[in-house]
Amino acid sequence: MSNTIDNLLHEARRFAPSEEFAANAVATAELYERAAADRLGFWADQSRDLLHWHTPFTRTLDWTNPPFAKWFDDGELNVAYNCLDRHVLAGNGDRVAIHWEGEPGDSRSITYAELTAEVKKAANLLTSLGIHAGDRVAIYLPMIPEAVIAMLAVARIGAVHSVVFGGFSAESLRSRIDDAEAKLVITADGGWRKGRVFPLKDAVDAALANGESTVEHVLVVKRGENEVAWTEGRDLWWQDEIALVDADHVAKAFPAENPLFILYTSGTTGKPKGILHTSGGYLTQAAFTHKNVFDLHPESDVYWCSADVGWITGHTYVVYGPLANGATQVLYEGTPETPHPGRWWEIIEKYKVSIFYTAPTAIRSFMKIGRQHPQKFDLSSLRVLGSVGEPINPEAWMWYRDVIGGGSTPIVDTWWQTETGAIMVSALPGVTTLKPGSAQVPLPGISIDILDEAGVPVGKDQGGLLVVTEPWPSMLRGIWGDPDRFIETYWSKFGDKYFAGDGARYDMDGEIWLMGRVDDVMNVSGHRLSTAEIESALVAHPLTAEAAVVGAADETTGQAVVAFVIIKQNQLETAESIDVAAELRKHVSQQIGAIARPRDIFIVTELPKTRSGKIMRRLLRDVAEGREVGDTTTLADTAVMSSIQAKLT
Ligand code: 6R9
Repeated sequence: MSNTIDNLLHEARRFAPSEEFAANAVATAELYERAAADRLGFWADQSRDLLHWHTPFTRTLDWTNPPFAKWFDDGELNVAYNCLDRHVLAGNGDRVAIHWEGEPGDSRSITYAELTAEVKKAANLLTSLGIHAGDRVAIYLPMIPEAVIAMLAVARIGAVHSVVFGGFSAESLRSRIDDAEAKLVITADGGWRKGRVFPLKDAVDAALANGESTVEHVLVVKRGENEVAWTEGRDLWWQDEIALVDADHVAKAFPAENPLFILYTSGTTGKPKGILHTSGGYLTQAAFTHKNVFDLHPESDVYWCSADVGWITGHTYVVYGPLANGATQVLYEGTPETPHPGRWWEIIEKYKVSIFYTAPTAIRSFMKIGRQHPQKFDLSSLRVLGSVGEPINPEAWMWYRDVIGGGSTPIVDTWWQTETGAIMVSALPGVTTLKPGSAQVPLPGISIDILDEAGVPVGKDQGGLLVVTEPWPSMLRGIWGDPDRFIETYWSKFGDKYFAGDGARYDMDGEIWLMGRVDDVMNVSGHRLSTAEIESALVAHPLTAEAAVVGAADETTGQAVVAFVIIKQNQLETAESIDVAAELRKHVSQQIGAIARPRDIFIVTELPKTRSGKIMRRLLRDVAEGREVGDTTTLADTAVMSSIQAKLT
């Protein structure tokens, strides 16, 4: 493997922080020293500094029953109070918490005082519907302020939310409702997406249609104004009910380890895992990372994370991190290209967004349609850019910095997972010298290593499996209802070390490069190749907009590299006139080595992606191996696979 990833690991570009940026930066190099000297003391300090504890904790970590961690467990706090009331009490009630932008162009700015008032009413409403601490509430909403209000109201009364992404089907919703035994579903009539209203209430009705369920009520926010069916006694309009309840609500303190939410994520088997997060540790790391990784100055910054609240990124970096830190943020309902391909950049100009956090897949699709769209807007307010969700190839990193960041903004590539709850590996702007394509270094207080299959740490310029070697505050506390699966999935491979499922590599400087999920690692003629690395090489070619690579079974080589490539719009003519597959094969050969040269290159117009933008390589592998395509229900657009297959035959 070591020869074949030279392409990535010999990335020579470096970007040191500017003096001006470093002088005003929130994070300093001293954080690393403090954390190295006393890791638990460091986290205890962060927690006391960043949060309000109703009852201060005296114990930082209880790790007597691994892998079941307890953080700050004799302390008590209220998560919603930390995100709301205390900012108002500190005199910041007039600060905007949310600049909400609806897809059709309607908008609403909500101050911390207003958001606090809304959440208090919603908390009273939940209580009036019989929701108590510990009860589960399913939330199935579009990206509207009520999504944030509902999550915080659930947290405020000590109940547990399970947010189900609005793009999931009725069937997925039902299995999540059943698994968590939710008593209440909060949904909307519909939400706006791609210029149309997509119905949500219909899906809830379909989900609850068959057989007894634990759901007692369905609260429906009016948003899409679309027709909905109504089950008397069960269904209630949010707006009507909110108008009836008391405006006052005193936040009660709950133990630090009180469950805060369950979030389902896919594993290697078919059944989604309900990842469980609790309160004090989660909020500590959410607030710490949001403040330090994004260099947040809450009095002056406008922050925007483009993730949906249905994903962990939306939980930690739309709801809990920014609000715990008293940030002003943008919340956008719709898609990036509606009604025009510059919509995101228009929003950045409108609200003078200074910190922007998105996914590589979005960046690459913007690269595909060209820089003329962002260039129509004034993006000069941006000063920090973030990336999350998959490895960002150096090509996309440079485009992001040059075209969106005006050639000067730091980019933080943040590695973490639903399970880790918050960012684990990332540069710190103002401190770290940036390296395009690398997630770089563990955050202060986070212990990461890369091990070989036998569990032995690898050295510089070597690859292996990423592990977390010490418990961390926002770690998952388990899989809902399935402690055995929790142990089996994450803690059986390397004992007391958390196995993340990602391949990684140290470069010559000892910095970390993520190489994709280990299930995406190919073995070609006994050589290990990473899908990410070949994709990166393909995307570096001037013809290529996007690429996905899979390892397909091959009689002679074990696995063979099969690539699916999208050609840039402005290169289509050139592509017509040459043998694209031969050209790209030669290019990969040059960039990485003959071993990485794809056996097959298929030119396609779209790639199969989940709603959160992850390429579903499993489906492409089915195509590459001539099998019937497997389960496509989690695709953002289920028609993509038929269009790809039509292209190939
Ligand atoms: C936050 C989130 C987790 C998986 C993770 C890894 C991949 C996330 C990454 C990254 C390389 C990054 N991943 N961030 N890979 N560089 N900066 O995405 O959570 O949806 O649970 O996915 O995403 O493979 O294991 P989740």
